Amino acid sequence: MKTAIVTGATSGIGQATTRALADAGWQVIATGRRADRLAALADAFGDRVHAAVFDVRDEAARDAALDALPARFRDIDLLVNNAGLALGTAPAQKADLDQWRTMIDTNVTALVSITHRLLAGLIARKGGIVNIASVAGTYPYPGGNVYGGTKAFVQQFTLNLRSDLHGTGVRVSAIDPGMVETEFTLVRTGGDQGASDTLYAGATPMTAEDIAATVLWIATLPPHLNVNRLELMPVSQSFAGFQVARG
Ligand code: NDP
Ligand code: 8X3
Repeated sequence: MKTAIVTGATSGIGQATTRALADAGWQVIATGRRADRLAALADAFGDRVHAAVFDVRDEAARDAALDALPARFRDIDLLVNNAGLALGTAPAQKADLDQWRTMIDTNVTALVSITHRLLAGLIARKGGIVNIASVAGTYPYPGGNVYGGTKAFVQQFTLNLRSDLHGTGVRVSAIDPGMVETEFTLVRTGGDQGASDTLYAGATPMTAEDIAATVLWIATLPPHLNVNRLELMPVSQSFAGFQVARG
């Protein structure tokens, strides 16, 4: 039985990915800060899901949780770097620096750190890494500033990892989703359920399950295939033009 670790498994894409992998017969280490949600996931899947509660930015807590893994969860074959967030939609000149720091610490520094921590084992088992980036890493939009910057980092880090891991048999992929209805907008707006509902209303956004199925597909491809980057959007979402300031 293969073992995956999914960061940010308490909600949205990470929770759906944990379910999809466990349903497909994987063992999953489900991580996040909300212990009650992880406990519910572990209860639902019995022995197959192990709850590891930690803030992904807290390296000491993360290492304590990894060191305390039951023996049968220690040989990790797949790392799904999903934990992440956007905070705020203000233009850079009005943005909160602490929110910028939180996004960088979570989406970039913590992702890099857990990857570094698990890399030797992933190489030993010819495992895989799936990083959840975003269309925001490719296409700029007003208020995307640091969030988009962190996701551009994830995209390029993924490709550079591929390059460094050449010949090891380790697979590395980035998924760039567009609009997925999760708690993402609730978090971004500081808990504004109305703003979240308005954004998704009538749009038929992607679901967390859509992205989870993509992670599972990538993770179960024949071992000679590597998806480098994959961009997904709902049919209802596409691109708008450049803006021009006049006068
Ligand atoms: P959710 O808010 O539903 O889920 C985010 C997850 O990340 C939660 O499980 C949360 O767990 C975890 N997380 C956030 N901060 C931390 C932290 N410091 N320590 C540990 N876990 C943390 O959003 P999504 O499912 O949408 O987001 C998942 C990923 O997908 C993110 O990287 C996001 O940027 C990306 N994405 C989302 C898109 C969307 O439209 N929804 C589109 C493109 C990319 P907890 O709070 O319990 O710690
Ligand atoms: C989330 C997608 O367009 O809200 O990464 O930034 S977007």
